[in-house]
Amino acid sequence: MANVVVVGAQWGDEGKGKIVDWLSSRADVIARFQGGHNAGHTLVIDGKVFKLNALPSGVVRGGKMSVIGNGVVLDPWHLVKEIAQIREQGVEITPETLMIAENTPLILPIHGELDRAREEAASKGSKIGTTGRGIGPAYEDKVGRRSVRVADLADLATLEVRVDRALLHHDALRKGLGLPAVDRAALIDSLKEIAPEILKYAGPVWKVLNEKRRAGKRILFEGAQGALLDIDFGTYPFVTSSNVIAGQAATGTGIGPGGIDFVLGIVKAYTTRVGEGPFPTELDDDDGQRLGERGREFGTVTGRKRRCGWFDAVLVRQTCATSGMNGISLTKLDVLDGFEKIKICTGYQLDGEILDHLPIATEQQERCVPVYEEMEGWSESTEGARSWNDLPGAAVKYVRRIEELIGCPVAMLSTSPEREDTILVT
Ligand code: 2SA
Ligand code: MG
Repeated sequence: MANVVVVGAQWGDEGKGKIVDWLSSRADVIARFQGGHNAGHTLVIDGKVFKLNALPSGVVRGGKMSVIGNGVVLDPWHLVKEIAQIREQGVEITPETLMIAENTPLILPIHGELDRAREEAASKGSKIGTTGRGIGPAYEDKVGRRSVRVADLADLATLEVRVDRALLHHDALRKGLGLPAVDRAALIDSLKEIAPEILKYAGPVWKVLNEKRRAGKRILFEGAQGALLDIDFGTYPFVTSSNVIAGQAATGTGIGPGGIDFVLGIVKAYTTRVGEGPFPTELDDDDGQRLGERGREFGTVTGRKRRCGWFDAVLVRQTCATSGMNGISLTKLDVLDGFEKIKICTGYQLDGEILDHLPIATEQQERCVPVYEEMEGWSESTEGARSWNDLPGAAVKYVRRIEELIGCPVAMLSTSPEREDTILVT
């Protein structure tokens, strides 16, 4: 495997951080290609916990190059804080080990304010349940051609032109939401102040990645969130504002689709979702409660409780298709230890028909009734298992059934947050 893209195959929080860390030991470059500091990647290394939002997971490993690609939206103030925090944990971050694409759009304080004001003003049924970090408004400005991008920080005259164009739009919006007009001078001052902190990492990521590729270096593309939060293929409008699926690794860094050799989907052995929106297999009962407690299902960014439910093979089959997964990594199997019966959703019932995919219309998604297949559970612990022989027969059966239903092979099995507790399927 040369260049691998890692994508969440559900609604995020599948345990990508650990897998990316595991794979990064074999990579030379680790690149983020979408999302922003709405991501929460938890890495546990020798019992030490690292929580990353904007930084690629590769930073915690020495001797690697980490890259923030143009597909990301970057909050420079958050990044500087995150770098300081990680440094305090003993990790060195320098312009040699971190590169930020010069064409990366910035998240400004006005984006977060707008994000939160809109969520507050939203009527029931239209609230998205965002992380409140300004992700959506920052992407809107990118597409609207009014972003301040990393390169703009280098020249005050350009910066002022960019800010003015953004404010023309934002001041009108803010008025409608009852927010005060933006303090232009203060915004420009704070951008000027942060500029050198960011510019020292800025570089032509597309060029460097292409050179690395030609030199035979291995690149790991680290996805954030999950494919069901993709702006095109997710449960729109209850999605994030970027393309999350694997194709974005190419546009979000400038490598070209031929630069991707393998797409690895990260799949949790059950389903969770944080934020609003349809969730066919969601459980409001003791089983759901138990999944949440055993799986410690709380958002790493916002601390929100995640909604929990049974494994939905329909959704994962779909995301395996839209991302072109070559294999999956199954995580958190141990959370299912001790369940007497385990259910897997294999289809939906809607208006007297059985569907093998999730319909696009929200109204139909909300009415989908899962068709379940029931499997025997296991009472033994699978936590920390490092080979198939360590797994009870019922657990192996469960994994094999998932594989069959989603039409994609299991390439890895992760059995605890610890890096070494991983079973490789070869
Ligand atoms: P946003 O803030 O505009 O991206 O929110 C839009 C939707 O995307 C969801 N979203 C996420 N879902 C799962 N995990 C995410 N990262 C954090 C984590 C979330 C947290 O790792 O736990 O701490 O709450 C993430 N980021 C965005 C979000 O819930 C909305 O449904
Ligand atoms: Mg997360």
